[in-house]
Amino acid sequence: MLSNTEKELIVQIWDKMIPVAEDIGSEALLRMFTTFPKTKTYFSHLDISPRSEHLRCHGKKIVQALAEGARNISTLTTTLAPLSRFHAYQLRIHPTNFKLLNHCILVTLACYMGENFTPVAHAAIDKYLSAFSAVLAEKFR
Ligand code: ZNH
Repeated sequence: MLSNTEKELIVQIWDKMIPVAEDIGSEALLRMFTTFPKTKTYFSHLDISPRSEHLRCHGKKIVQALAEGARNISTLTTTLAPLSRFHAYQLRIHPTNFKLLNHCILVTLACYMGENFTPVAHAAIDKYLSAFSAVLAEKFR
C-alpha cells in the first residue's frame, strides 16, 4: 500500500521529529483533547494540562513509537503486537479514537513542517498513521 519512496519519506520525516518528540507529541495530544474532549476520559489518571510533565512525557512516547515503527514498517503487525494488546485489553481504547488522534498528528506535523508538508508527504503520513493505528485497534472487541 505504501510505495518504497513513501516508506523512505516516512522514515525521514519521523527521524526529524525525534529531537522534538515532546513538543510534537504533546501538541498533537492537546489538539485531540481540545477538539475531541471525550478522548480525555482515557487520561483521567494523568495531568494533561498544557505543558504538564505527563503530557510531554506521553507525547514523547507516541512520537518515538511512530518513529520506531517507521523503521520497521514491513513488520508492524508483529513489532506492535504488545502495544496493540495493551491498547485493546488494558486501556480498552475504542477504535474510533485512533482516527481522531491521527488527524491531530497530521495537523501538528503540517504546522511544524511548513512547506515540507507537501501533498505527497501528507498522503504518505496519512497512510502510515492509518496502517499503524489499524494494528493498535485490531484486537479491540
Ligand atoms: Zn496510546 C500509552 C502509543 C493512540 C491512549 N500509547 C501508550 C504508549 C505508547 C502509545 C508508546 C506507552 C506504552 C507503555 O508505557 O508501555 N498510542 C500510541 C500511538 C498511537 C496511540 C503510537 C497512535 C498512533 N493511545 C492512542 C489513542 C488513545 C491512547 C488514540 C486514546 C484516545 N495510550 C493511551 C493511554 C495510555 C497509552 C491512556 C497510557 C498512558 C499512561 O501513561 O497511563
